[in-house]
Amino acid sequence: MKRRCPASAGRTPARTSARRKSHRSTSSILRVDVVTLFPEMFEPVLSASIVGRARRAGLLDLRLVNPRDFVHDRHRTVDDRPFGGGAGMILMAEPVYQAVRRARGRGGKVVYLSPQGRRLDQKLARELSRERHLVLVCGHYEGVDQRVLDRAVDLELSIGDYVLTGGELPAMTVVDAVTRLLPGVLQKQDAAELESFTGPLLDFPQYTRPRVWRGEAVPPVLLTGDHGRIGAWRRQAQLRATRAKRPDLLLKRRVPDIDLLDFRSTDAKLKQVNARHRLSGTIRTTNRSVI
Ligand code: 9WO
Repeated sequence: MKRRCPASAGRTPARTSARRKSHRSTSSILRVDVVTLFPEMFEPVLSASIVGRARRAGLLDLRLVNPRDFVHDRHRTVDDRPFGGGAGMILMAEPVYQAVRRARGRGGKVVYLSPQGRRLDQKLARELSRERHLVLVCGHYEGVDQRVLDRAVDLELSIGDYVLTGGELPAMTVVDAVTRLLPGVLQKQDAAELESFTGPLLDFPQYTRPRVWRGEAVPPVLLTGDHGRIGAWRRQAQLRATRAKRPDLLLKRRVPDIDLLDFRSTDAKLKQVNARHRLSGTIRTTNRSVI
């Protein structure tokens, strides 16, 4: 917790030097403790798919800590009414504090999920994936006693500007986003690194069999086996989709001029292909994906 030992908050000494920027070596694992009154929400979600596989492979060590297990009165009370009045209930400081202390051990980075926090993006996900130990604290009801947040939280984190019933779904989101970036989790390491390679661009459209689905053919270039042309087409598709749907991303980071090719030539080609196929009466090359 930050007040106690600010110098080591969230980072172990071994990782403060040369290896800080690079990823941990392939065999090291990420430990995540989730502090939540609703641990049962997590297992079904975080046992499935890639995160489930990462856990079974020992790359992600996920644990659930319930503040209720740290109170011992008859009703195991964890919440109380807000001082000053107002609707609903507030999570009490001490049960949360005890749970975080247990979860954190000697060095986890303590993250509180809240709409007031720093917005999660891919850059922050990558930073978090370089930690050894994250403690994700989920509030519930109308909030958590501010004093325990002030004392114990290193980072307040939001997944978006909306209010939920608790921090559990955001915590799962963080676990998902971070886990896929751990070395060895995705079969192709490229997949996780792709976005840093392509810059802040939207995905190119993807297709699989059949070649023609309900009268819509896949873009013919993808069947040529010409990886130069395919790469160029995908880059164009990314730029076009980004320009159409998220122009703010193009302003965010410099895109090499050569990539901002004349879109009209590609548009014209696509129209030609479509016209040809329409005349032949069967196949239409889909163009919705490139806008
Ligand atoms: C509910 C409420 C009801 C009446 C009056 C005031 C109130 N405040 C809240 C409220 O903010 N509840 C939060 C629910 C308490 C902390 C956990 N909760 C939460 C986390 N909702 N949404 C998030 C969240 C976390 C990260 N990114 C996006 C949303």
